[in-house]
Amino acid sequence: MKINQRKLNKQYSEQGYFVIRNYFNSDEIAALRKVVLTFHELWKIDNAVFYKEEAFNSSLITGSQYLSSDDRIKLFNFISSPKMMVLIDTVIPNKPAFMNTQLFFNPVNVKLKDFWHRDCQYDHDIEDQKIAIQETQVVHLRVPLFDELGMELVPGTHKRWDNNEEFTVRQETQGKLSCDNLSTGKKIPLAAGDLLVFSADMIHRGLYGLDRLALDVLVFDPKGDFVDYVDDDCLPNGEMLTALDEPRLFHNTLELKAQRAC
Ligand SMILES: O=C(O)CCC(=O)C(=O)O
Repeated sequence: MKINQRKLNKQYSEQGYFVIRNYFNSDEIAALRKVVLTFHELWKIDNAVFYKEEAFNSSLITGSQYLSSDDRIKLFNFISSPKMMVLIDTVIPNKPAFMNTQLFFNPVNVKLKDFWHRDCQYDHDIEDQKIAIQETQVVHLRVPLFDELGMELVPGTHKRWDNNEEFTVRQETQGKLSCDNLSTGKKIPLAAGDLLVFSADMIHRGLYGLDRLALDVLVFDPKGDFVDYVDDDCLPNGEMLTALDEPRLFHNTLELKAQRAC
């Protein structure tokens, strides 16, 4: 598939997201699903109470706790494959760095509702959120492993602050709930094989339903100070780095970590 980087970069820059349909073939998705399901089944056993009561995602999928070295190498090779790198380079042209992975599923607890947020709201107060959306860049690449209802996004909010409706819902003020509908929301249904790239700091929510199991790869622009968010155990070790087809994304993170240590 021919990727028009200029067009996608423009779309990302204006809207905060783009989606590519049928980007991965069924063999690629089947191979990824196998590794991710190995993680997920073991994670669920280890986190049984959390899973039953409040979870809607897990993280650190590339870590050593649940996956063998072989499976981790498969996952690292997927994350840094030419198909992923061409899109990562499209949105972060200068030394993009790997941050983490997350796995999104349907909560077992039916009381949990899909909720609007910006990722930066969990680290910053309101004034700093306004700065974060102007200055930093964390990007999610969502790879659905099964057909799902997808994501609902508010286009353009990666660069602009909330309007009154968005703010009261996201912050749950004036009697609003973060699961209320937003008139500015745009639903993006996703099928296995599609890829959605979106800004972590735009207003968004995952839509619960169907058999959703989506792998999100998080990458960041090294201009932002995010290296402390990276768990060492989720990076390939020296031996794995030499076994990877294209380790540039991980080398960039390791370089930032080395600079931080100086
Ligand atoms: O899919 C979800 O439940 C939420 C997704 C999300 O918030 C994210 O990817 O940052």
